[in-house]
Amino acid sequence: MDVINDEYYMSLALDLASRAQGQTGINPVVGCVIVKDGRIVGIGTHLKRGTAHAEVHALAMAGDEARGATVYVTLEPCSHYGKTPPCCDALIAAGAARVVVACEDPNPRVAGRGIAKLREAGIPVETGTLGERAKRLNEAFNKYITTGLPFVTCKVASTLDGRIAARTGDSRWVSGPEAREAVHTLRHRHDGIMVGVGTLLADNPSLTTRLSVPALHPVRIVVDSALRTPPDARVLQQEAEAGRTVILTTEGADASRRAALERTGAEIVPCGAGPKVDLAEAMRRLGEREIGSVLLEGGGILNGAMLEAGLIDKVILFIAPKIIGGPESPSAFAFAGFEK
Ligand code: AOF
Ligand code: ZN
Repeated sequence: MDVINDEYYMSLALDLASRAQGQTGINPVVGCVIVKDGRIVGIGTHLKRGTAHAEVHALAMAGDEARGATVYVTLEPCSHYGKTPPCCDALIAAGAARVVVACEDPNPRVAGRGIAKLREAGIPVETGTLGERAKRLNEAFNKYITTGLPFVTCKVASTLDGRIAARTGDSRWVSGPEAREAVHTLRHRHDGIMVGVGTLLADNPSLTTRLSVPALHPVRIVVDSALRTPPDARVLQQEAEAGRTVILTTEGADASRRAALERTGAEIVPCGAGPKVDLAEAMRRLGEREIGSVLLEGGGILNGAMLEAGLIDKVILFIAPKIIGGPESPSAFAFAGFEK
């Protein structure tokens, strides 16, 4: 049974925040719960970049009840004028008696100033309540806001022997329906989804999100040094429900191929002189386009190159209880490998 204490309310605030994962873009997910005399009087979640922050929604619900209340918020209340005014000012004006914060906002424009401002106004602030859970929830935001680079999660579905397909390239049998639903949930939660041109040529994926309910579609990103993507590939079909498409290539890529791909509506972004796409530069280019999180979905060669370049932040591995064998069946991470 859950005991009623600070963690009890913070846990609710974190649940509210986590359900908005994927819909706030490069903004963090944040939840807020306001409690007065043993009753929850307001709840709120940041739902979309450019719209009200979590505290503002919760304060609007609490109304006069916010005076003398305890406010639980999963991220330090902001102190800056961004697309919306500072939340710490709103909390002070509403007469909050105590504020409990799960973790500091790593945004250099905030970074402790929100907490300091509340304390200067005489409001006691406690920090660190369920802090680790709160930080993990915004791992992509935390990297992007401090580096300008997307947080890259590599998703792999492999056999016990680390293969992602048979030597014929057939990969359909590797994972089952539960793994596929999890993958589409991951797509919903990421700003971008990235594959190499080899995977595109082998599987012709659409890279959209397909769940039993409507979901969000990430920007579709293809790493394609020599622009081998055919203009009729599924990733280039601009169906109403799909995300836009970005092709990362090299400066030397063929101009007429580039023109043909641009006619489909895709954005072609050269990253370095070649012959291979400069992946570190590619990540900077994606960051500039406000892609704060990338789901890397292979194939093995791109995974291996991203791994070697130190550009993968997290790996999510689905392992099927199968062995395919064969020296030619593709590996989840294909690269020269270590000597020791
Ligand atoms: C909060 N509560 O619910 C959120 C915060 O452009 P803006 O005005 O939306 O500001 C975005 C920044 O504000 C974001 O980078 C992060 O530092 C903070 N987000 N802060 O107090 C919220 N979403
Ligand atoms: Zn705010």
